[in-house]
Amino acid sequence: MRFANAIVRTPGPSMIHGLTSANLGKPDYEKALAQHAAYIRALESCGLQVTVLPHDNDYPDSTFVEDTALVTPACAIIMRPGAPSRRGETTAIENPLTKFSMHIGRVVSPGTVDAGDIMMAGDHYYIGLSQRTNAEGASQVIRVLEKYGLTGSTVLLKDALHLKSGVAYLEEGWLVTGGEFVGRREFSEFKTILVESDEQYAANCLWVNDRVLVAAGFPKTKQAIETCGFETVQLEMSEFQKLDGGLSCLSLRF
Ligand code: CIR
Repeated sequence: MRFANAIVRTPGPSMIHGLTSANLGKPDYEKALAQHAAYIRALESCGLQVTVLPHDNDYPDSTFVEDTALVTPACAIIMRPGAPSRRGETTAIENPLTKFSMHIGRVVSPGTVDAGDIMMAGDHYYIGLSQRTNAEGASQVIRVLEKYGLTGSTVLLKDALHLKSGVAYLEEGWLVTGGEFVGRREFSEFKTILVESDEQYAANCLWVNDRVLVAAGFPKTKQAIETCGFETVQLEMSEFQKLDGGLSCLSLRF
């Protein structure tokens, strides 16, 4: 699998009012812009063409584009985000996806899904049932995937905001897992890289064309990923961490 494209969305000044449970203070907007620009450069250095959508100040969390759509090699599915304040974010995503000639499916009421709860591992998609993603939404996603010869299954979350807050698939059968996802039966087929409890945030790392983007400040996780044969690219993520957002949340890759 290789990615050729990514879609990102510049954060707007209203990001300082984004949803959070992190207790790390308000993001510094200028710093967030610089971190976002470095993130785009990292994707480009991995060979991706990056489409940058303009910010929309009406949606403080809209830089976290990953939650608005699932893009597979066969189709795109527009989500219905679990947080009411984020529902309108999907409108801006549909147009660019249509330009890439995607077949579009969608999650409809009463289903809710944040695509941060969906982890691709080859042709299979794990869907976290969380505070944002309900069983009805997950079933709708699985029905669309099956139309295109893909499969999906659910994973019940206890505490994590999203499935990918605690688990990342790195290709070649490697899974990075932390917290409540360590040792879960659903993931028993994978080789695992364990994230220690004091580096929990680093579990949200991102495989992009044979490199792995990792958040700066988590040396044990970075080292563990490198020991398994992956080249890493380290990125400052402090301002997005303050909003519970990680590396995967900032883009759609396809
Ligand atoms: C939210 O609570 O929705 C945002 N502040 C963070 C979303 C992070 N997205 C992700 O994990 N995929």
